[in-house]
Amino acid sequence: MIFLRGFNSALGWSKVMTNRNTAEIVAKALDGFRIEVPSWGFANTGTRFGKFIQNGAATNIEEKFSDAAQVNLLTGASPTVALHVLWDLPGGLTDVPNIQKLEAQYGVKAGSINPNLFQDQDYKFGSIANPSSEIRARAIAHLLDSVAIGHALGTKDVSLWIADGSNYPGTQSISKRIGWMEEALAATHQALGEGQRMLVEYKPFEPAFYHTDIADWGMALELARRAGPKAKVLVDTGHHLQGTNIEQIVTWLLHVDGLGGFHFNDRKYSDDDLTLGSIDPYQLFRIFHEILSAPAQVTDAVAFMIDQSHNLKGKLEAMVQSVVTAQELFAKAALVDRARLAHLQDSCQLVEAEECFRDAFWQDVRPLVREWRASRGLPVEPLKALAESGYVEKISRDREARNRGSVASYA
Ligand code: LRH
Ligand code: MN
Repeated sequence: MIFLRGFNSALGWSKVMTNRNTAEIVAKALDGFRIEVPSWGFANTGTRFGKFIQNGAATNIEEKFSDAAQVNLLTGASPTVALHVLWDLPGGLTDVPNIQKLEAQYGVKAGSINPNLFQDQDYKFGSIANPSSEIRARAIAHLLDSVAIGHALGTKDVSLWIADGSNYPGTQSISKRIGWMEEALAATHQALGEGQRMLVEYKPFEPAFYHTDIADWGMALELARRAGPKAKVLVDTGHHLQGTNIEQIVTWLLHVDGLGGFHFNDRKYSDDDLTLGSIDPYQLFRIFHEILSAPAQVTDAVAFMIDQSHNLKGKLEAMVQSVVTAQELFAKAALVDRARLAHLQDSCQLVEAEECFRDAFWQDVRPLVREWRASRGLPVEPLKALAESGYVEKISRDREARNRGSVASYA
């Protein structure tokens, strides 16, 4: 499809855009685009000030698989669901056969395995960085269980978020804690099977409010490197202090082949876990641009995952909306004329370069994405198809009784 749009002889930019088959570029990009949904995004979650119960929220792992399958059915882009060990496999390895049954029943696979080292009372002063060697041993045992679960399920990533830290200066030895973490991550790396990786997620604060042991990308990268070649860094877009240039961090991690994956969400203030693209869609566009600008051998293994908490939006609607928005922003980023941009950047034609870059962002790719959906036998409007399916009404009826008992209050 060739179209002449806003030709501007002075700058002559858009002339370049018309020569490229945008529909083909968008289709190729979407054919390769996969994003993992989080099981916990379907459950009733809230903030520390409480949670608003949704009757249709998933109350068990089967319902989470059912919801994840619905999202994949509607978008064609989310064939895996991230699992959180304590929430989804409370029986550990003994729950694996049930997960395998659900995978077969619902046609979506288990994805990244997320250990939980932040809920247990023992972890008050930390888990793998706790001064108590008994508690560190317990935490390491949970990490090894998580690796074994991933191995048994044949999944690739064990995704570690360590909440450890302290709330007051002088109350913990930051240096000793680094050493303890290295021991635990080395033991975890040692246990990884063929094809498995461990992803180290960083976060500047919360639940700790003075120091967090893995607070930024540099700490995560160094710990991953010291653990071994199967360890990479996970970038949660909500885990950055205000003003941080996230796409620059992404570019660095790609440059040093240290990027393992993403937890996508959006935020206005801190780790708000809002739906991706809801506050700053240009942010995700800029991240996707860096990914698409890097050599394939570095980016092919980069895992795209959603990590959100749907406190007010309908859980299914929010998840379908997030996958669709990610597809649209990825399609826009695929339309950046990187050859022309490189020329304009290298010749320091700033305005022309910015216009060439943003030109893709301003493109309304939705008609092309709808075309791609139709050509792949997918619903052209996933959110509309969800509403027309009656799925949300059905699960709200079926699950109401189980959700009625849910605790809404924080304290
Ligand atoms: C921590 C985090 C982590 C998950 C949790 C649900 O803020 O991003 O990735 O384990 O959210
Ligand atoms: Mn996360």
